[in-house]
Amino acid sequence: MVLDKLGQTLKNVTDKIASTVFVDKKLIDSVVKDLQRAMLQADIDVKLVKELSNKIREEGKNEKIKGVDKKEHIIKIIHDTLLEILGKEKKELKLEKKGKKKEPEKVMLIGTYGSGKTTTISKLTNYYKKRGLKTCMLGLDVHRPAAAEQLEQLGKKHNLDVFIDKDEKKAEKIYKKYEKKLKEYDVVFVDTAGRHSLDKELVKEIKNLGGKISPSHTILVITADIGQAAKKQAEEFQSALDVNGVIVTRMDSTAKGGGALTACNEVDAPVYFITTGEKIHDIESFNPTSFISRILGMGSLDTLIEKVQSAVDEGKSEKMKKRLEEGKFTMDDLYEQLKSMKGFSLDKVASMIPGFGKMKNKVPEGMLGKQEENMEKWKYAIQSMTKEEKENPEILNKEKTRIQRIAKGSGITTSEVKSLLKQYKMLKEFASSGKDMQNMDEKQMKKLAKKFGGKMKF
Ligand SMILES: Nc1nc2c(ncn2[C@@H]2O[C@H](COP(=O)(O)OP(=O)(O)O)[C@@H](O)[C@H]2O)c(=O)[nH]1
Ligand SMILES: [Mg+2]
Repeated sequence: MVLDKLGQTLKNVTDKIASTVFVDKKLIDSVVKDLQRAMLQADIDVKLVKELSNKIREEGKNEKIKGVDKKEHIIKIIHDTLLEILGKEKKELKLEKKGKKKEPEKVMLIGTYGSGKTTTISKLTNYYKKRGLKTCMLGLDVHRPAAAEQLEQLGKKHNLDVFIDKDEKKAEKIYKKYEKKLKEYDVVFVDTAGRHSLDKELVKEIKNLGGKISPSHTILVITADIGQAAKKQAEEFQSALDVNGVIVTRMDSTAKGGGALTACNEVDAPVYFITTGEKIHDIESFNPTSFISRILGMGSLDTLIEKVQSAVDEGKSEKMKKRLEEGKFTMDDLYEQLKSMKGFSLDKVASMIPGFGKMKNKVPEGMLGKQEENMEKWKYAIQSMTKEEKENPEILNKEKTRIQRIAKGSGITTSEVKSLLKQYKMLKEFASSGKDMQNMDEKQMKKLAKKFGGKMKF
């Protein structure tokens, strides 16, 4: 798997954040430490690692976000920062059918020895063929004797069209030889010779070849093993030649892939594809967003982020939060919330209470229960209450006949009305004691939990 270690750490870190009761300095320090270690192991630039650490520390100190869940904010910061350093936008290698154009698209792959050019050529040829384009490969690596053979084998194995000339030593001559034939294709992928490094000779050769075949795309192939050094390599190739983008190979066989990917983004060399093995299908279009979701191991990350964002945007929740804090939360408020929000749950109300969001996973089971299904019933129950009862639901506890009347009026059982009252009471008590919840210690928290008849796991 790609970037195994970093992914595992990110998962652990998000779990740690989610399961810890308090977002305090201790948690922030340990999260930052874990992230730093994993990012440096993935060979990500120290500067970027520091940036992320600082952002998390700042968020930890941010006093403004209390009612909404700070944990989710921190997870979002980690996600967004990673996205930023990997390249926010997905850049695609868009190749089209030739149509009326005279020339096919010519995609030339360049790079150092063994970076994976030839293997990647076959993968791309297959990839775009499967997507409906007429594709072929042209072997112009005249330096390595076995290069043409390798391409030929790959073509045979995967049923791809190949143009090579094992005896010709001049790349442009091979091109000339097939120029006419190549016009039958939508896309021609051109394999070129590499060097140990980017030297003058290689630049001259590629420039010369470029002049002859005028490629529509020149793509640099970089192996992930070189990690951060990808920056220097991409920079050098970019300044010497007209490079459109990068393909990072061998993401499967190194821990340093993070360095290679972030390095390319730093020098503004879009990563079109990553390759993850030697087989023909081991190539994927590089999409930073889904890549991060995957290494974070959270399919539901988008949902989580949405939740955080809506929590941030909700000006309405502010008003309600205030009422909760002031202990003025009535049945009417609860009803308004039930009415206006689809998929609303008491969890959500609870999460608006300062500090509650942090501990909602620790709340005794059954305390907030499965309210979703009760919501409809409760709405009717509240509708059947008098004004006095709504503002002061406590009076209901003393008078059984009132509860019976409400149950009858709303067509639900008395025990369902009682459960509504119980939940309401708990919320309100939590809210009024919640003023100091931010600073409550574990002992106080346990005491509070006991009061509500449950045990909290820490
Ligand atoms: N594990 C792994 N090996 C790869 C990948 N891409 C290429 N290789 C291997 O890297 C070696 C060099 O690849 P090659 O295409 O010949 O590189 P070239 O010299 O740039 O043409 C070969 O043994 C490939 O099988 C990849 O994504 N993962
Ligand atoms: Mg090769």
